[in-house]
Amino acid sequence: MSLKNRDPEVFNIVQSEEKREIETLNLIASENYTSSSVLEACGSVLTNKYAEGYPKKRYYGGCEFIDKAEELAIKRAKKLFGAEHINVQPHSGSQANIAVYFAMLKPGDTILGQILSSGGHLSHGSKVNFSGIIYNAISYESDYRTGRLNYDKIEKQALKYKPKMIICGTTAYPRIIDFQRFKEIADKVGAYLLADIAHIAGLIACKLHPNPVEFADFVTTTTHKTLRGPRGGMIMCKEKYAEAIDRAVFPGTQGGPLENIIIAKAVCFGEALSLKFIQYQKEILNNANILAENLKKLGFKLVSDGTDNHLILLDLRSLKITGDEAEEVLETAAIIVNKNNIPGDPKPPKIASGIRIGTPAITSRGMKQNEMEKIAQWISDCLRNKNDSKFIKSIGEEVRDLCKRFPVPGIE
Ligand code: DSN
Repeated sequence: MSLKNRDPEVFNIVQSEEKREIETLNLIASENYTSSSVLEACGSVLTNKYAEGYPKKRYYGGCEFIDKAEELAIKRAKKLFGAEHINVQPHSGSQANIAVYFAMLKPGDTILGQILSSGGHLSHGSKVNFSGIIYNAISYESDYRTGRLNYDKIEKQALKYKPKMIICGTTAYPRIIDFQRFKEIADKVGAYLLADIAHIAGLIACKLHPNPVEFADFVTTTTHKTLRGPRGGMIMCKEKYAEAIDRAVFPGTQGGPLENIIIAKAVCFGEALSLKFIQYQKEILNNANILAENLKKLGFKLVSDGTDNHLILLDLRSLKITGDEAEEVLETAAIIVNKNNIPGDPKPPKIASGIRIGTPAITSRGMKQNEMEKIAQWISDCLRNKNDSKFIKSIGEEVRDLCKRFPVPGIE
């Protein structure tokens, strides 16, 4: 008997979300659509199995095929990123970061990470997160004027505070990250370097962004953003840290691994090793660039004046609209974005002065230049006519028409 008949209440929620994903334009930079193969693996019987431990060293019997799944995921991930050691068990990016800290730091140790309002992540030392509560977290930020990282300034902070670990990698930074420079800074003060590549992992896998694996002691990522895999995390490190990292994941901070997700990660890595995936990542970049140029032509201010990657950060201050309001207005027109702080933002994250716009999901639907031009115009029309609800709803109709022409992968 199917879910539809057994539990119609749940089935209807799933159907409604599916319909929402099909009918709206997803510009959330951290989201994507998986392939039907990844979805199938996520929903497979591997969810039934306990497998605490690691391949060939489990605390449960019956792990013959689970071991094969995990070994395959690791083998493919190594081919993709060139890391010496990989742990594919973290349930998320935050879990991956927790494990790295737990392996290498003691409570009260100093860490230096990018502040949330400049595109850092909660787990990079935010005061409301475990990382800012357990550790002595110092933050660096982007230059307010250029929107870019000032590496000399970061170096000065490192020399002053002598952190035990430096964290680089962001959630809302539209420019290339100079991992080599970060390594030089870390070496000067004897700090470990952790690169969190959650957002740009797909670009790195395709050599469209410098790879931190050769520089950083630890590289963490999620697998569901530009990588287009299942929702999950992963840690890469030098062989000398392998044992400490594995122990920090299990038994240190997690119990049983989600083996259905791990086999879905293997599917994702297999897809990411294809030539088609390189083309897809190039199109993400191309679309982001076209969207950025069109938004600029329409008079918008972009943090750092453009983008080198999959995302754009719009500074809305001159439009007299907050990020929160903009997110709501655009959603009325079936355009989904998220409010986002901009460097030096005086507004709290729940209000914010900007919105973040990403192209991974719409590129997965096959949208290209013509659609980017239309999307820029729609964003402009909505934000400049935020009080004209009839007009905004009419744009929503156009957006839905466009969405119908571009099927969502995995749920065609
Ligand atoms: N919440 C994610 C993002 O949207 O970028 C980061 O974990």
